[in-house]
Amino acid sequence: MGKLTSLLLFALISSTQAAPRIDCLPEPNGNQGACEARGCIWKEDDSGIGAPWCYFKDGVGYKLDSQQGSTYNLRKNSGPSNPWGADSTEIKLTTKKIGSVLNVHIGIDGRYEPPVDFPRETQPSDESLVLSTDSSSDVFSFSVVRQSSNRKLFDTSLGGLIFSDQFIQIATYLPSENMYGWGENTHQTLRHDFTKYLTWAMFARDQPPNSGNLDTMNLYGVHPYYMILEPDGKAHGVLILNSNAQEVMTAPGPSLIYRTIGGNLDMYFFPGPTPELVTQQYLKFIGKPFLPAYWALGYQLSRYGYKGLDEMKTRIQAVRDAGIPIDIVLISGVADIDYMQRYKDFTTGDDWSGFGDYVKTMHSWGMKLILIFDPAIEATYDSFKRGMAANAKFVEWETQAQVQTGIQNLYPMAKNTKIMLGVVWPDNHVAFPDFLDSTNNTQNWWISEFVNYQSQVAFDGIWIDMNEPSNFGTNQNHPWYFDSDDHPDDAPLFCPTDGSNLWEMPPYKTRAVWRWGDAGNGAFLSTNTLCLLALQDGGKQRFYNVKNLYGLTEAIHTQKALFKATGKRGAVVSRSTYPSAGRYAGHWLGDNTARWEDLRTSVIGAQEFNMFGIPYVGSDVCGFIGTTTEELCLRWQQMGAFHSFFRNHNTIGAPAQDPAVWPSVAAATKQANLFRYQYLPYLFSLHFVASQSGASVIRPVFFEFPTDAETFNLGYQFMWGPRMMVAPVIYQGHTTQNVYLPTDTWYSLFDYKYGSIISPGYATVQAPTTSRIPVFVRGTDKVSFLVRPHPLLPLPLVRIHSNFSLLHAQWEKVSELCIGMTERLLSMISTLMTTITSISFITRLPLVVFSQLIIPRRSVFEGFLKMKVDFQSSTISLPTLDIIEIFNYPKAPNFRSFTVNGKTVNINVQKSTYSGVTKTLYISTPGLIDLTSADSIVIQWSNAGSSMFEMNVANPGKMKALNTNRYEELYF
Ligand code: MIG
Repeated sequence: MGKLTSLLLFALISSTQAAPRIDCLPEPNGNQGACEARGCIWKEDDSGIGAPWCYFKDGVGYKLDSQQGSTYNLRKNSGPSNPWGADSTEIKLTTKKIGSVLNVHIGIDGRYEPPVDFPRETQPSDESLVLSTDSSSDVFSFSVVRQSSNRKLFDTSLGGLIFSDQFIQIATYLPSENMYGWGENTHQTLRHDFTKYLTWAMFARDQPPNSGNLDTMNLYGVHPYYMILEPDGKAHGVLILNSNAQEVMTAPGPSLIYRTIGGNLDMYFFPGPTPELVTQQYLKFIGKPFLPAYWALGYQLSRYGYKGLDEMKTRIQAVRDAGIPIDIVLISGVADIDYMQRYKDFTTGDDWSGFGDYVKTMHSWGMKLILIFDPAIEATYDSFKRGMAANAKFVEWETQAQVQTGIQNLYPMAKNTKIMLGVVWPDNHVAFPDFLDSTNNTQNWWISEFVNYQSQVAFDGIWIDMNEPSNFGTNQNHPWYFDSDDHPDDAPLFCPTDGSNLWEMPPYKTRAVWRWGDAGNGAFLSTNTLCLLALQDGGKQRFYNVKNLYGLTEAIHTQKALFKATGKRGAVVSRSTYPSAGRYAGHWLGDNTARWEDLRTSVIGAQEFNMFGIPYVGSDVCGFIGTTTEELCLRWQQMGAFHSFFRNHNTIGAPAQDPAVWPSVAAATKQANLFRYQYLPYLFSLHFVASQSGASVIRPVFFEFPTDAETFNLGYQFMWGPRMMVAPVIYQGHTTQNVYLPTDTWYSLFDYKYGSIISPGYATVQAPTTSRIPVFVRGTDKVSFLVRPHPLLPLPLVRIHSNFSLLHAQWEKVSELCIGMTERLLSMISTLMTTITSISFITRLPLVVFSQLIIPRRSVFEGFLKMKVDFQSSTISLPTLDIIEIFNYPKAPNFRSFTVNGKTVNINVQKSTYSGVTKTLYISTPGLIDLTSADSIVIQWSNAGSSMFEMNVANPGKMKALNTNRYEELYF
């Protein structure tokens, strides 16, 4: 490197490492006068990194007053005071260990804390985090230190701690720029960018993502959680359990500045040390994800704007006719609000008569149905009436005087109530159920509405939308729906935004407002939602505090409703989420646009939601808003086939985009879906493991390779668990794909060099639209693909076995669950319960589901693996194992030499192949192995001119294909 270059580099580095500025004027239209009036420094900065021009002087913070054990009493120091309300003079920092998790709580007792019910289950770690404090100066600071490396993971010596009633701030240095998470936002890269100042807003909002350019606005959910990969490859996670409107600023340093406008700072540090362990620790703490029904991993066809049932039938038929694998019975139809009568929940529209019968037909094909429900209930009809009669609660005004009587008086049932009426899709005003109602009345009514409706239209899954909650036209004289043919001009909701009410107009409004301007431009916290002063739970909760929990609490009760209505596990997906929402629901990434940029950001979004504990996630395939193109839709179908939640969805008015529209997209979808279904047992196993241990399902590549720097920002590739790597094609016109394969043994699982080893490093592989997208399977020291925790058992079985008591408990708890299983499965489970001491039955379980297997490593042949086969269930007939596929097999076998348990078998030599080039061996013979024929099965053969090889098929490796006749075993 030349001297000049290194000098330049040094200059660059040192400029980005200058002490970060802590913004003193984040409001729009700041100027020097306003800044200096706040006692802050005004200094323009044109370096292009977005540094605040108005920033705090040094010394902002608290000093240590006294310490009692792990409680530090802090007192406002003599440094600058904050411009957004009186500083609290005394605050308290308390710290405690919850298993391996370190909790640091800063605030004042008795202030609002989010009413969330985390299990706080902990997972041991080899690593220990400790708190260290520095009270030598007027600015008290603390750090969280990883003991093993002595690294400061969080270091507040930067100053900037502010605590006032409606403005709280904490600033910290970070140990690395490799930060991931925070949400819900649209991230253009998986890793955050510390070369500039960026403020990410977090406040649940009905807000479609903008993937076209960097946009830090807040979307539907709130996830105050991040993970950092430290310089030595160790990882930690941090949750700030706060549910108020909030934001985080990432800044050079690297540093971050977190601000919230209520509650306390309740921080949890998860020690890892691997990214996957961090995730497991976090998910155990907030609650492990629910296990979707097997069918919910199928392909979903959806759109908004069906004219009636006939149109939905036509499109479903078109997809069936195009040969999209609907016959595998894993496609769900999804009906949007069109099916309702004038958008009222729990009603069926006139053009949808016969819906109930059609669902029966769908079921007879093996299809499932997911229906949308919005939270808001029109104040006119039976559902509302039943709610009122049941004493269900709705979000309310604080006082009678605040009620907009002009609206209230229109509705006899709401007339003398304080219910805050708003406007959503229905023709008349709506009330918002209070899912925090601690009397259970709301929840019981909500559940019974679903049970009722399910008896008319037998849906299998529930989609909950608009639950930020979204309200149309708040504070607007001329809301958009005044110009809509499909919506009457209902009087909009007006909140007191004159400044008289501090819930509505707090001194600090966060970027959730300022992204859109300020009060002068009609930008308020209540924009698109209800008034912040509203109350819930009989006055115990303020909407200002709990708004971000609306989607979560709706999901909690809706999952119960689904269990009750269907008796099965099914699946719920929710638009708004908050930590722990994954226990109850999945998520789709919202109203994206049919653009390549949106395809790309959804690859990142799905990885983030796995970190957030919501692995049942995916995007609107082919794009929601706008008109998609054949190529984009094709590539999106191919990519979406690797997301757990896999739904083609389209907005009203946009041209049809189901795969049957274009032969090329139909063909690619068929191919992609078949691949998915073939490997669905693996995906399901990953979900199963996630539900038991909190693991991620889809995970960033760095999770598996945390010391390989090439993976740290590799957002467009992702893993299925530990074993599969997916590198989707996400750029227009590309027919090859650049992939990065970390050092390991990788086998191609797609068209290009199928079955061969692909050398690690960067590679360009063929990926025309007619091929599957690049996907690789990782070989390891373990014998096979699914065998992980125990080399003798396929992964799902090991988990079922080792966690059986947990699984049992879960089934007990959701007793409805069993009702929906096939008879066959029920009997299997009862057998499992009574013969739990016998591992043999368990080892047989997957064989019921699969009929082929792949063994990617040769090593399996080099030892004698003995396993007892002891099949006990009389009610299950096992299919024969017909195909064995082996990767990296060194030599051509002698197909005439095969024996099973010493008996010669005739291998079908027409169907069986060996390639010396790709080193793949494919043995295919109908009825090759009857798994019930013996306690122990050994298959042997010799290679052309060589000694015998031996393997035991009762110890299968990766099972490859789903036997289509047998899907039902896991299909509940
Ligand atoms: O204001 O139900 O995100 O998936 O199709 C739009 C109609 C309301 C937003 C959802 C979208 C759904 C649409 N909904």
